[in-house]
Amino acid sequence: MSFRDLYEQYCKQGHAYTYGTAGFRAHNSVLDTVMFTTGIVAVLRSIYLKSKFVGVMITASHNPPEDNGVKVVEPYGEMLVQNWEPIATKLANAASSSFTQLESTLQSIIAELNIDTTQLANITVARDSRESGPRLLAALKAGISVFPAVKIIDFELLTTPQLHFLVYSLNTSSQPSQVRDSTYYDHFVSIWNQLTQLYEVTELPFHLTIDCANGIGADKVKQLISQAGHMLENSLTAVNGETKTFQLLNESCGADFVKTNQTFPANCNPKPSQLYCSFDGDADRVVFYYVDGKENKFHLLDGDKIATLLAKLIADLLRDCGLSDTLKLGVVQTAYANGSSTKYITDKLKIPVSCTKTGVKHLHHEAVSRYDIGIYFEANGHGTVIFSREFLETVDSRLQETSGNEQQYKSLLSLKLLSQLINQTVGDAISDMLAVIATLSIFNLKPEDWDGCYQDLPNRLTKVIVPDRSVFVSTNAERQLLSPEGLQAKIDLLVTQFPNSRSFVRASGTEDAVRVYAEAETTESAIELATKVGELVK
Ligand code: NG1
Ligand code: ZN
Repeated sequence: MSFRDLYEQYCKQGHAYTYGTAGFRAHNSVLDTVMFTTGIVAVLRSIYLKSKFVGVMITASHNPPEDNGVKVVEPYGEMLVQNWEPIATKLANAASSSFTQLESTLQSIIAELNIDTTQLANITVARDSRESGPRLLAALKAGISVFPAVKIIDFELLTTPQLHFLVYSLNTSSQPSQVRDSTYYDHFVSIWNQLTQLYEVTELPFHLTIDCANGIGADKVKQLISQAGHMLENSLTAVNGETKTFQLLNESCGADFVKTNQTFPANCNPKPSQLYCSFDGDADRVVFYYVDGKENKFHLLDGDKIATLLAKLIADLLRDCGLSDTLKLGVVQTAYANGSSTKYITDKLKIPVSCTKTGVKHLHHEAVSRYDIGIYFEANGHGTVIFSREFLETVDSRLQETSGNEQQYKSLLSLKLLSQLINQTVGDAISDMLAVIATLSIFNLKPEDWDGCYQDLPNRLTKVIVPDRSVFVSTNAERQLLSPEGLQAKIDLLVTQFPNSRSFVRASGTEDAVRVYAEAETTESAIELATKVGELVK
């Protein structure tokens, strides 16, 4: 089919698109056009990068079932580079205007970037379990097919982090043709087995129930558990795995539901001393929780608790092998991190903490540029740990030197295995879950022991719908407003009325709303402060 015929079949006019923090995301009915143009973007990106494999993931993560979205994955598993985001936006809006507009915009981009469109493009695609996925995938493939020399690997259903991992594997493997979805399971199961054998872990110190949000993570985690064998089969149960009943996706379950409502998801029967976790719809986030035996109360173990747990293990291992002063360990958080976690990491663990803007790309950048081992998690459970090349080289060379010293050798090997158990490309619910349960097993911690390392300050996160969120401009890692004029001073004044409190306001990057966060000594004060600040914003 000609370019024009394909355009006419797949594109519609009239919608305005923006490539944001999470790529393009909207109700599925307006996404065909942007799928078509994202196919084009992926091809251009692959050719621009000398035919490297570029990934495209169709998902809307924790959003409702009728939404969908698309994002581009770089060859080494990162998110699309920032200076290509406007290109993706421009092409989508051109297609949303007319075919002539699309054609001329495409020509000018090709000329500007000096791209030879006859060269080979390698594209890897996958989607989550949404009903609109197959239709949108067809539109994406149509956009890809505009070019003469393209090779598409369609992995069909994957979690977002699986696609990131496989794109990385395709570009780094000496035999890319051998890379398939089993590559993911083989890798993580093998590392899990090596790490647990090193510590002679034969059973977990708790039973773990995994709420899969009725999303794609369900099928994938079940596959991993069955491949990992007895220990995980006996200790892990996956619930909310109804991926075929599309309207159940993220409905009263999943990481976002649990974090926002601070309660158990549907189909979960909480028992004391057992551990629970929830994935989101595309399994790139995870939060844990449990119910205590005394008050029968729900306790959330969020991204901050995951970061501190992993920070403690890594700091201990570095100390045990004498590398604390050689390799720089740091934790990266956003303004939404609970104040108690920041205090615990700084004062107790004595590990430096940086604060960045919201959005994984900002955290990732900080982790990579400041630390040899950079731990980053958003409070909502999205994050990972990045180990630098310097780390790998140091650990490998020390492993060769210290074979005589058993304790040092074990610590070094643990660090190396941990760097392989944690998905290096992007936050991954399955891999983060394995890292958490391995750490809890190594320390022999029950959920309440993990939770006891510090106590969260009571907090409230609310959303306010405003006529124009773009007037809310912030600075200082989004903790202070520059505009609307005078608003920050009013917030500061309110904060002084609540002891040990903190509050900030910022425009959401993914929703048409402004978010208000407040922390205080009591839940009542946190709610009152958030409500009062919310009123100032309206
Ligand atoms: P916005 O909508 O910009 O607050 C939300 C989350 C982020 C991140 C992105 C991407 C909060 C407060 N914000 O961003 O942490 O996960 O979505 O999905 O949780
Ligand atoms: Zn997600």
